[in-house]
Amino acid sequence: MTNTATVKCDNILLHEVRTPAETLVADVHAGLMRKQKTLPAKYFYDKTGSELFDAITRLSEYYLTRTEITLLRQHVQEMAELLGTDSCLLELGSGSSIKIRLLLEAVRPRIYVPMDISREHLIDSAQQLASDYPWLTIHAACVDYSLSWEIPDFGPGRYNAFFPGSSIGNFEPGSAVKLLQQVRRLVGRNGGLLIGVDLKKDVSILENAYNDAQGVTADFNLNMLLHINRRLNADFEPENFRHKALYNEEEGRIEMHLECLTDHRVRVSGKSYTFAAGETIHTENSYKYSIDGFHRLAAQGGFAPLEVWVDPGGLFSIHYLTAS
Ligand code: AVJ
Repeated sequence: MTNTATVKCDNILLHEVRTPAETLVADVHAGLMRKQKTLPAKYFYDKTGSELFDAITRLSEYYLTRTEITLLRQHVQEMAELLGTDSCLLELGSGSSIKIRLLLEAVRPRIYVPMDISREHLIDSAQQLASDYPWLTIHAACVDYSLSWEIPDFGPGRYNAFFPGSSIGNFEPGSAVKLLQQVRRLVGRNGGLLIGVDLKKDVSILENAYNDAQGVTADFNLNMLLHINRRLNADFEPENFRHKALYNEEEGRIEMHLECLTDHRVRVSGKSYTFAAGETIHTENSYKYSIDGFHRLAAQGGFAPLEVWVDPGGLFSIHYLTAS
């Protein structure tokens, strides 16, 4: 069960769909009961997690963000023409504001709706945008977009969604299709989706991007345990785990794991779990697509490809899709 509320929060409107704590407990319990233990990647993003992710985006090994930003800079006018004027722009996530700023300035939508699970991060970035763009109405929505969400109806007009960063890669293909279908319902019959998708490439480039020399990705991965400790009265000791990331060729995805270094037990909300040295908790998948492979996924989600931009190195793609 979820409850929704809308409040005015200084210069923005905030729509809250609280994820009940029971969801978190149930998710963690279900994940830790499996033979291959797992924890959902969405629990990376507490305030520290969002900050660590921002640090990842500035790493030399992590080519994704800077390549996507370059593509946006080069093609944002074309993109704006496709998105159309007087539109409502929804954003899944509210990450590096450089990307959304480029797009907002070119598109000048009537309403901007950032959606993010990390409440503080969402409010901070939305308020900053509202003060920099007084012409823009912002409805921030605190939602878990991996579940079904509801946001207010903003009236007739053109709706576009922006889903940058290849975050679609976090979803297994079946869930990715469901998510695209939900976005498709949200943007309606003449809506569109501008989406950043990381491409398949040389394995060493991929693996380096998730095993940076400074260990920021390791901190990001381990921070999930601290987040769960804080939210769920758990006693994970990060020292007992080590970051591990590798490319799974058959599945076409980077997998992040936390490898357990010693036999021990962990308590989470009154339950106890056994960990053996050498076993891992699977914390994230990051699927990589070919252009055609992504078009097939998009088709299942109810979208048709209209345009795609790729950097000269073939590292990253941005697609504009329209409702089919
Ligand atoms: C935000 C999901 C796109 O998969 O590359 C970065 C998250 N994890 N380094 C990605 C992430 C480790 C990122 N996404």
